[in-house]
Amino acid sequence: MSAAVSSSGTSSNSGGQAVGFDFGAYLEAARQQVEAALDASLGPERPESLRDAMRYSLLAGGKRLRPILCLAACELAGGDPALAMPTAVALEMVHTMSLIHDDLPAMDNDDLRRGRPTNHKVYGEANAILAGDALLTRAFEMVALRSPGVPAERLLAVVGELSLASGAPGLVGGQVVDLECEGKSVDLDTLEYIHLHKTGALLRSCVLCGALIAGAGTDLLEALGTYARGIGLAFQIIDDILDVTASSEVLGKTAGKDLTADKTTYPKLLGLEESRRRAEALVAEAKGVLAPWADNAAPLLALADYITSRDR
Ligand code: GRG
Repeated sequence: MSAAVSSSGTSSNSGGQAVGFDFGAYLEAARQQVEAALDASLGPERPESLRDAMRYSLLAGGKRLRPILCLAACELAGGDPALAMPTAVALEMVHTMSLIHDDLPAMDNDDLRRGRPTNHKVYGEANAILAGDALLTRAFEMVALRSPGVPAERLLAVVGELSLASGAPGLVGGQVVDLECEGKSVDLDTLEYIHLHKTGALLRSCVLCGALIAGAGTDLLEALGTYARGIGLAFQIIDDILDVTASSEVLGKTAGKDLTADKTTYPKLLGLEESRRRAEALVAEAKGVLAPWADNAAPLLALADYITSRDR
């Protein structure tokens, strides 16, 4: 990865902020590199209709937070982020397929995603399901067959991690409980369960996979797991807040959806102020666990802050 994305030569102050680190420039450079890798991951392949539907959603923009977390964790663990790029792409593919399927009439039934009509609105339901399926399986291909230079046992660990995060113990399990709870009153523990699985599991996997590619040891993997739990929950709390406070134009997806679908959210259970306080506390805790690795942690520390300060 180019020097523009490297964070070397920074240190952090007592608030966990990196000194001498230009997060804006880091984010922009990382996003450009991720966009290029995503574009290259889907070549001139057939059937064209399937390729078009896959490209439509994968290259529709988005914050690219998941691949960037993966690259940043690889760097923190002392690895070369370029070696983690195929895995970073894989994580964005799993995320994108989950958005395509989440938007289907049988699930959230949404018309707008990343500022454009949802996949099934453009390509039809059957093709949207299949484009999602193809992105999910391509994700595993990216790791297993398109990750040159990474030792096989590390790739195997990444495949295992990605499987757990995507399937019943992760996203799918969280989505099932979320759908089952629609229209019911839900307590804070159940809400936390839904979000730790539906949203948190993949964010956690991003951080762990990046570190696994770098060959991180148990201490660091454990610390990163704790960091990821904190930012994962904080991310979802902010998502719930933005659903109430931001417009569809800014979000690029339908605002106010939680209320319409009668979903329990953090603002509903705790109020807006307390929800924001909770997200900030979770982020502060998450940053705290990275203190022993502070010399290389500038991107992950700044990404944690970005989660609570984002407006979309
Ligand atoms: C992964 C096998 C498999 C199935 C998917 C549909 C489903 C099962 C799960 C739903 C998961 C889901 C849509 C969770 C919501 C996560 C979330 C908060 C998405 C928004 O993420 P952002 O804000 O979006 O990072 P951008 O567009 O910026 O990438």
